[in-house]
Amino acid sequence: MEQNGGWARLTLNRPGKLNSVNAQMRAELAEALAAVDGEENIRALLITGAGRAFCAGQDLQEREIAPGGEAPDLRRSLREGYNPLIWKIASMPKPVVCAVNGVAAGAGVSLAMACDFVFAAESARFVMAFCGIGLVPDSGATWFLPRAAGLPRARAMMMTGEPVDAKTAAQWGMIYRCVADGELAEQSETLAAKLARAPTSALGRIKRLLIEGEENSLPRQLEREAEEQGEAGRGSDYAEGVRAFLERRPADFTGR
Ligand code: LHQ
Repeated sequence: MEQNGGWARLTLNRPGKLNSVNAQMRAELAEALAAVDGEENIRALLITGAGRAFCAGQDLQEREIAPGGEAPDLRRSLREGYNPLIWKIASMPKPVVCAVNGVAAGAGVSLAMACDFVFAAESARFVMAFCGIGLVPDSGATWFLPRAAGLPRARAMMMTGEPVDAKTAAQWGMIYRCVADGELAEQSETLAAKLARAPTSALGRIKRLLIEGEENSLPRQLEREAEEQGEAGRGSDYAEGVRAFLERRPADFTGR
């Protein structure tokens, strides 16, 4: 992980294995996400991959089962390994940008979709590879993907495992933007830097409201908006935002 001013870049870094996730990477990811969450001076996170892939999902070498061998406890692996990582990103009270630099497969797609802004390089593709090895999509994929792309497209991706290119993913609403390969780093970093100057606390509240809104009735959501707005209105960024508007100058938000 590297820190750049108010934002941090987290690079999945096992390029020889297409950044597939093994136990060590899971532990390092958990540690890095906790550090970002706990550091007030980091106000945005950018996640990307090293080399030609973003992330090929679970490291399947770690999962090989010898004939007649004992089946692994995948429920436990998800509950203790992947699920906390996905929830940490989705619930982190600061914005998370993802730069999908190449192929994303299996839990690699889920990881990207848990982020708030997904950029993908034109040459990247998204593969719901789970059914190819006899598994169901996990790590939030069955929650994020139908909501983003719609049920028919999510179902087709999940039940065929056919790759979807970045341009199509953007057209389907799965991701925020498909950009030229040579522009991925600059565009995602520019957004991360911009978000690092944003009213962080308000952005965290927006994330929370959007997740809760997936479950709430309209009356309940109206009430939750009132509660969060009540808190946001007590923040120093609100006072600064209004002052800056009236003084016709850019706001200088501190994130509080
Ligand atoms: C890999 C992998 C990989 C190890 C490429 N592992 N080496 C969660 C919780 C609990 C349990 C189970 O699962 C999960 C969630 C999941 O993520 S399940 C889904 C796991 N992922 C997959 O099934 C994807 C497997 N990979 C692929 O389908 C392809 O490699 C993709 C489409 C990602 C890329 O295809 P290509 O561009 O043609 O590359 P390649 O297949 O030639 O791979 C390059 C190298 O990377 C190769 O190694 P080698 O030593 O021969 O160069 C692959 O073995 C290795 N690799 N994915 N997941």
